[in-house]
Amino acid sequence: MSRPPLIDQFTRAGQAQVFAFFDRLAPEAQRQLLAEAAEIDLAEVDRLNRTLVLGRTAAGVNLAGLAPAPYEPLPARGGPVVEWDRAKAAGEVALRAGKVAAFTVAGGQGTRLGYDGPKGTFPVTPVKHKPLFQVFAEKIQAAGRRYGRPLHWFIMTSHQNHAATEGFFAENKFFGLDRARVHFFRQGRMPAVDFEGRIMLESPEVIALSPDGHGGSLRALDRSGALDLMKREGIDTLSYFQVDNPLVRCIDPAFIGWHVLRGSEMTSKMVPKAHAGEKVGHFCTQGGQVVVIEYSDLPARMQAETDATGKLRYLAGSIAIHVLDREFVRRMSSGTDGVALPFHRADKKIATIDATGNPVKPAKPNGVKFEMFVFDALPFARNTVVIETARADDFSPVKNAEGADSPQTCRDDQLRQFARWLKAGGVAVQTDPTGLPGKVIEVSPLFGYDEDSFAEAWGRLPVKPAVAEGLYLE
Ligand code: UD2
Repeated sequence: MSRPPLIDQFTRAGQAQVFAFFDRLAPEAQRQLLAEAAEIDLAEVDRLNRTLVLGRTAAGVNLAGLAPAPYEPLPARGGPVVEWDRAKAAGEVALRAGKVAAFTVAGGQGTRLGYDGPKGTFPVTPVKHKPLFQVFAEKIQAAGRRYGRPLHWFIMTSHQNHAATEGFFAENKFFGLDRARVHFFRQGRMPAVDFEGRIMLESPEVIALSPDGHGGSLRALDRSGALDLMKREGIDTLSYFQVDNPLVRCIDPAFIGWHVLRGSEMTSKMVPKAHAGEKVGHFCTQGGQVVVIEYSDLPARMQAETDATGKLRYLAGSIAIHVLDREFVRRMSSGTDGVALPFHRADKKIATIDATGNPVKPAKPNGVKFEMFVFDALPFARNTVVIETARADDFSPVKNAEGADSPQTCRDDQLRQFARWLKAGGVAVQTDPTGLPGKVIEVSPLFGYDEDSFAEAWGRLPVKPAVAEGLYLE
């Protein structure tokens, strides 16, 4: 075959090493390598090398002029009851009009959990051991029924887990959802570079590519045609959440309503941090804009700063739950007018090959990965709102195999929630001082997916079951 022009482009960009073994590869492997190389935007890599890699170490973020961001407190914490009620009503109107879709980012590699498979297939509920995807599917289905408009659900996958994710939904008959309303699309990939900015190879025929971060969701929504589909369907609002958090209220009318009433392009939920060093982002303001500063970027001293009353000054923790306006996503994705998510540099141990093609397993970081974070869109958004949510009702992620944010803590938080709902319904449930019930029980989202829907369903039950071990309400 004649020499593909792509090889010359890489050579001119100083990236000839990508094709160092090309002539020795079988035709199929050559085609694969060329296809991977075609995914790479050489100008973008060059820009990132100049701004983030060459002559630099992983730089700290700019903390100049940082202050805690304001937020709308919950009514229970002194927030304006009337405004919260108006927001809920406005959110319900948007839902009944079919203007809202759910959106899950599920392209992460889930390495910390040590689970082999797409994270959404990980079982989490206490009695039925439903996987994360099923919990969301049932919440979305229940919300669709409640508001008389079945919801569309967009799921962002990665190259690595796309086929397995689609297969899982097909095997499970889409958990009762209309499959025409469930849309999977892959996020983009970025090449890893060494500290001299050279694109790395994983093997002679494979480039070291990895997902471009959850911030890649904005351009992936656009490139996949999801935004156009939304437009055709009359959907203008996306309810964004992460795959690791089964407690999340995927569809929360008050949250959507705050977004709508304020004409916001991006609205986010905060929880008061559990302790100074909790591993969540911090909502701050800088230069008049709302920004999120990740836990790893805010010095411990600032994380622990308190105000006159002894309360943490940087209290507002970001739990990665947002509402996004469709056309705002399109604007962010277009990259016009200097509007674009920045990339972050992460120094990593990257499995690669040496000059002779032999595998190298590095003991310390040997290269850089580039990732975008969705919360970096906040400073570009108009009329941003941050609202408070109760941790117990919205956030208990599964991240680690053990300890904090593990399957155990998440299961216990689900049990506490079910017990609270039952207690609110007047049922005497035995719990320990943390609210954990003595019996392992489960409420299907199809029975009740928040306090209101649970109370209604419970009220309708002609015979109330006893709270016994293994009770499952569906
Ligand atoms: C994220 C936030 C943190 C806090 C926390 C709450 C960042 C950098 N930090 O921490 O501030 O809000 O969540 O749980 O975001 N994902 C993709 N593609 C990717 C990378 C990630 O889809 O390329 C998805 C992943 O599947 C998961 C979510 O994004 O649903 C979070 O990813 P993570 O585990 O990297 O984020 P984490 O826990 O460091």
